[in-house]
Amino acid sequence: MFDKILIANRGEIALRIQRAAKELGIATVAVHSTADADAMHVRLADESVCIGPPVARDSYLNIPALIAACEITGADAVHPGYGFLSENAAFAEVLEGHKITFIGPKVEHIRIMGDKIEAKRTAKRLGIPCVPGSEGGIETPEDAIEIARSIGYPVLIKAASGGGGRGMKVARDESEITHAYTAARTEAKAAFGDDAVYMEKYLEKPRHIEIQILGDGRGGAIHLGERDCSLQRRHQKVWEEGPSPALNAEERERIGAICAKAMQKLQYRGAGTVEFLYENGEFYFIEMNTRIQVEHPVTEMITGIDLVNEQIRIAAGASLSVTQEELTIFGHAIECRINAEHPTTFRPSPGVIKYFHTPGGLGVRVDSAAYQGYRIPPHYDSLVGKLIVHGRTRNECMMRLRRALDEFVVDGVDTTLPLFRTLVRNHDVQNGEYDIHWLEQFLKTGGIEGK
Ligand code: MV4
Repeated sequence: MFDKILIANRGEIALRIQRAAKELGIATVAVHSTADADAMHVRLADESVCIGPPVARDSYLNIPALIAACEITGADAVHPGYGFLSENAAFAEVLEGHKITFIGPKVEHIRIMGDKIEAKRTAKRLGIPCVPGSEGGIETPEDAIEIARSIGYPVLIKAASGGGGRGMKVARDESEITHAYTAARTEAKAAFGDDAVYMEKYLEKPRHIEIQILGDGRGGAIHLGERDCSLQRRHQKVWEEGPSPALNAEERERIGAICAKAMQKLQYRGAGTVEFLYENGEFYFIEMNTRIQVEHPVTEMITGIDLVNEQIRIAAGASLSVTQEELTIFGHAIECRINAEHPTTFRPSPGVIKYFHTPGGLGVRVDSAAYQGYRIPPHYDSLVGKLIVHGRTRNECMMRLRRALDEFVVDGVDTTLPLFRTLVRNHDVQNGEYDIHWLEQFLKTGGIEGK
């Protein structure tokens, strides 16, 4: 087992990793930029190293500085968290070259899944159902026209290095295909430095369902159920829940078993999330994330499995702590991502938190690095904290979430708490009747009051 883990991240996920490490008796090293000197993850770590100025490029993304911090502190493993370098194959490779364990998947799997064309090719080979589309990339507008004819309109052109919706263009008929193709390549080149694009049948009103998996790297792998992440705004997840209100037990078991078997064949190591669009009872693979995700607590609350603990133990060579037969899904959990943003304009609202009271009670969890007096810096994402609530049923969970949201107080900065207080009272949300476009349509109708 490791003696000391360096956490190459900040905020609530850095605290989350510290908690798992400390429960395993492992010392922790926090890294921070000059803007995060007073951050909670620095205060609670056993050691801390300042790795650069506020801008992430020169601090949290600064690989030489992170390697140096490992050398200085003698850390024998690094946990990357999510975002930043968490899916950077080169970083994982450099760590291996320095005999420092990267707590995550094998470099080859990070690389494969980072290229959406390769990811789809691999998924198909492993028996995972995919969206109908091009076999590989599209090189010319003429190819795009021909492939669109075979798929049938509407089609979606996507960036191979993309993710989060950037470099995606819809074409509803042949008159739109050339412009969509050219615009997608231009946007992909500008955003990712790679203009490779591919094409898929465009699904009009799907849900976004993701399957959590764990693999030991030697052919053992299990699934831990699904999370429904359809309530999103501009590709930012807002509300995630598990189990999905849209799936029945047969569908859950079917898609979970397909993912577990695929990860066994791949000999996948660590935590991963297989992302699907779900429409008319069918699952369509779109991409795989090779990191722990923001919304992992939803799965932890319904399975009782500490996913970060599993990541650390697997990286140290241990087996999974639970078998598929032992794993049970109990009850329902919902996560709300509370951001320091205006509740209707979503303009970021950095500044000092003057008063901070978090809700408690049975089945209520708050993952946050904020505290009374904390100054939320403007340089990073605006997440103040994640409120995760569990109940024996979805109704009990919703009632408890409604109470917890009313109890939560963050004074001094704007937050999106009013958004969630409205959503938890909305009939469509209460009935679980929403798809990936529902939230943006709801916001356009001005559904949110400011309270
Ligand atoms: C799609 C799609 C419809 N049809 N692919 C958005 C970012 C990336 N994760 C994939 N995305 C989508 N891919 C096909 N063939 C719709 C989206 C999409 C979306 C997906 C999940 C959650 C929210 C979304 C918001 C807009 C579009």
